[in-house]
Amino acid sequence: MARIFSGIQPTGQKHLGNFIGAITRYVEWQDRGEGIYCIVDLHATTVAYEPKVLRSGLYDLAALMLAAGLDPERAIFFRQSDVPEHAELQWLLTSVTAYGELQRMTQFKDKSAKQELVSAGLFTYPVLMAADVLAYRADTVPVGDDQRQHVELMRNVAERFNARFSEQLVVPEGVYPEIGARIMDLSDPGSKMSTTGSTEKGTVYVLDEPKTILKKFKSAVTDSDNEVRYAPADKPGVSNLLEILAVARGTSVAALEGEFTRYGDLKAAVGEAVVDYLAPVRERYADLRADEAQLEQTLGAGAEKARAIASEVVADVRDAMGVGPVRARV
Ligand code: AQP
Repeated sequence: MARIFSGIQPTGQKHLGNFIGAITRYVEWQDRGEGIYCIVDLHATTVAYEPKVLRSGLYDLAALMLAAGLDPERAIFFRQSDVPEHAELQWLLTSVTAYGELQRMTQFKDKSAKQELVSAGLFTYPVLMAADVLAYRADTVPVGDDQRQHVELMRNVAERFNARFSEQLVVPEGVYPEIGARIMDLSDPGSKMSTTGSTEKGTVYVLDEPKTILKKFKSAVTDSDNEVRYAPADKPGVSNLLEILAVARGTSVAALEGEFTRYGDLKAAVGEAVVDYLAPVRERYADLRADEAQLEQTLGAGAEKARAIASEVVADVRDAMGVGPVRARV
């Protein structure tokens, strides 16, 4: 049975890219194997942030994921900082991570350019991400397209560890959505929809009011001809709208291409489909978000299950590295 791991940061309001590229897939995949899903609050401390906002953002995201259908009875769902083995394993793995590899990370280059203080944490962030996955010997990592380089790094780290010490770690595979792997900014379809880098007008938040969603799609950038055709390089705006519509309606892009002759009709149809697609989450969210004690209980129970796995793996890693006393085996 596959062991699936993925993490998501409790920062900002979650947008359609996070929802399609990550959250909905966690829900879909929870019956395909042993799912382990984590809100990675330690990652969020690597750039400037407010502690109170981080904590409330964590509850916002936990409620959103549960509202989207993540079931803590069928998957392990927890907060990263509740399992200290992630941070310990990160340190241990830094010894098999090359400085040059981290320097080549494009996300580090992009994010560090926006920071007044470029923290060492931001630089070593991909090692923490590697530790998140490797601590569970997960073989499958569902993520969006922007994470390919990080997944490649965690594979290198695992292979290098296994070759240098002993075969303790599973080399994971990244799995990317066939459609919607990179949802683009509606106003600037050359850039990815993102928490920190995209335009407000072109970013659709999961909890946006229906009328705001319709407005954002209505003003989406297309191009000067009038042909509704899927061609991401030539027609990024139209192709992005077709991908979003295909996901929201649960169909293929090819099935949609012949349906529209005018951009205005396509934009209206995507807006309406996205409103319907997100409606069940909006309906369930408020009640779940209102009960922080219940959210804490859910995450705490998940952390116990997660820690039972991660503590064994990290003990094996320490032992293989000669750190601490020889591991007693029962
Ligand atoms: N535009 C996107 N299309 C598809 N998938 C996306 N993801 C992010 N943007 C898109 C996927 O969402 C998951 C979790 O993301 P995260 O919030 O933990 O961090 P991120 O990837 O850094 O997301 P953002 O929103 O783009 O934040 P910033 O602006 O801080 O970089 C991941 O699986 C990601 O692939």
